[in-house]
Amino acid sequence: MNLYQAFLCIGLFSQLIVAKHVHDGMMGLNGHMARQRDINSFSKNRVQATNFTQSNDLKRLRASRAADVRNEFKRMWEAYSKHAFGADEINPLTMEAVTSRNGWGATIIDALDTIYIMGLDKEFQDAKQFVKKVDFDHNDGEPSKVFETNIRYIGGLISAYELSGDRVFLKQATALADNMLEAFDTPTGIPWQMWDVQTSKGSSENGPSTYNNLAEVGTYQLEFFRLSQLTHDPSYHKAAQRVYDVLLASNEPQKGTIFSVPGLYPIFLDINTGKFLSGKPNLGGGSDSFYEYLIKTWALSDFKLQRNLDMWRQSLAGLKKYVMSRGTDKLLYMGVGDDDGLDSISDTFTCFFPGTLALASRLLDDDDSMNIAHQLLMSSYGTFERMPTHIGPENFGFLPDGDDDSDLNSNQQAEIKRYGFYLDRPYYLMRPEVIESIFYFYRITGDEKYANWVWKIWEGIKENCAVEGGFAGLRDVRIGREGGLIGKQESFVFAETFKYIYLTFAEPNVISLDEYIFSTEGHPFKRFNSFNGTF
Ligand code: DMJ
Repeated sequence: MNLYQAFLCIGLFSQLIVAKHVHDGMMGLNGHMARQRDINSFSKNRVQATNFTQSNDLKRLRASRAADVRNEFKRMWEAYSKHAFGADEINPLTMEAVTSRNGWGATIIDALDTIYIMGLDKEFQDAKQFVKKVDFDHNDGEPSKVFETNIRYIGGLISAYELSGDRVFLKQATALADNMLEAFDTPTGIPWQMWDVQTSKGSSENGPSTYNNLAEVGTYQLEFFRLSQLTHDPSYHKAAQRVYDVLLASNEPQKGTIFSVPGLYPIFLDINTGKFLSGKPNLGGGSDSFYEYLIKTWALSDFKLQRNLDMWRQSLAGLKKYVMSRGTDKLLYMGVGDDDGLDSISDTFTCFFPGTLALASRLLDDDDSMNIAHQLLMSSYGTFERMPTHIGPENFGFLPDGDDDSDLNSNQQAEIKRYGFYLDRPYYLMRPEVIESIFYFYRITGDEKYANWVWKIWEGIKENCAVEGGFAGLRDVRIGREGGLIGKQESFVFAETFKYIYLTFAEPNVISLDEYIFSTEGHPFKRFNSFNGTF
């Protein structure tokens, strides 16, 4: 029985429990969390709610919504298979094959686990035949982005192995990771941003410098920890943890330097010295998944990697104080800041954080963080909910409560009044982060309101982004399809956006948060692979 069939059976036979719907807002959420703890005595192994509404009507609704998402995924996969099978991406408007991730078939490998979870057996077998033949010793001749190679290829292969048990995926993950370890061969052990698999040479994306950024040096720990467990070879885990050694040593708060708050890391650093160079701390592009992996590696290690938890706690305290700020609409936003001040600019990347913080608060039984996560969710979802398309922008600004708006132009002032934020980059590239966070809230609280939010976004996506070649980007979320489409469909649309939408409507015990930790690219890794400190 595959996971899709299991989801249908569970839907038919699971218990009938009628859960009370909670009201919007904090009082409702707190009441809900308290009731939940009455039912389950606290255990950090138990993340998901146990009181999902199980009426037959609701089961039928969920099943039909899940089927709708699965059908659209299938349609998108068929267009890719017909016109661009084996390419990294398809341009959904021209249906041309695109080489964007070194020609190893990024879409196929990133999509493997979603295909498996949806029970698309033939598609999975076709993809597997392709994966078997990929040669990770050679590529299209261009340097590879080390971070993207890890999260899309290595993460996708590990997850496909864990779900299917087929060793070909582990063999290929190991072959690629062994090559990629060359990128960590630097004076500090901090990886190059780019590396050339043919010449083994490292580089930076923009020229000959030795720049890298926080997210691109600090997002290996989850994949490499699991790879060390699966192969009994500690070298992957050691390479990833070594990065933390250097970052911690560089994070010595000193007055007059860019470090002023312990646990808050600037964005840009030099890989040769390990010293930070510039960039105020934030939770968005350039930083996001560094913070995400601190808590997730602790959870995946069966709660043994204590240093990672300590770093998370320290960072969270700084983030709450200096990066989060209330806007004039009274919602809590994530900006860019330290004790030198806050820049009230944000992006859709930050919107993964409410979900990760909600997960952390369940793992740590921390109601205060759950409250904050919920407030952040309201501003994150607000960037979608308040648009006529029900889809949010790439980048936006807010006005801190109490500030006057004289530094903003007249358009921005008008948008702050109308939406509570202004749109800086108004396009949408099918990114998953807002949906991902809502998915966590649904699974953690069991409140059907969140599933309905995802459904509204899904309707907006179908109406505005669906094209013959799959799902295109939108030029302006204020206008919708008539404002123009963008011919781009990144592999994360298959790996993350569709997975989180589908899992919101699948029965809650399909890829339960009690059993899996999702990587930053949405690849589920199994928990409770108990760890005693050695590999
Ligand atoms: C994904 O590739 C990953 O989630 C990454 O960490 C940053 N965001 C993109 C999708 O927007």
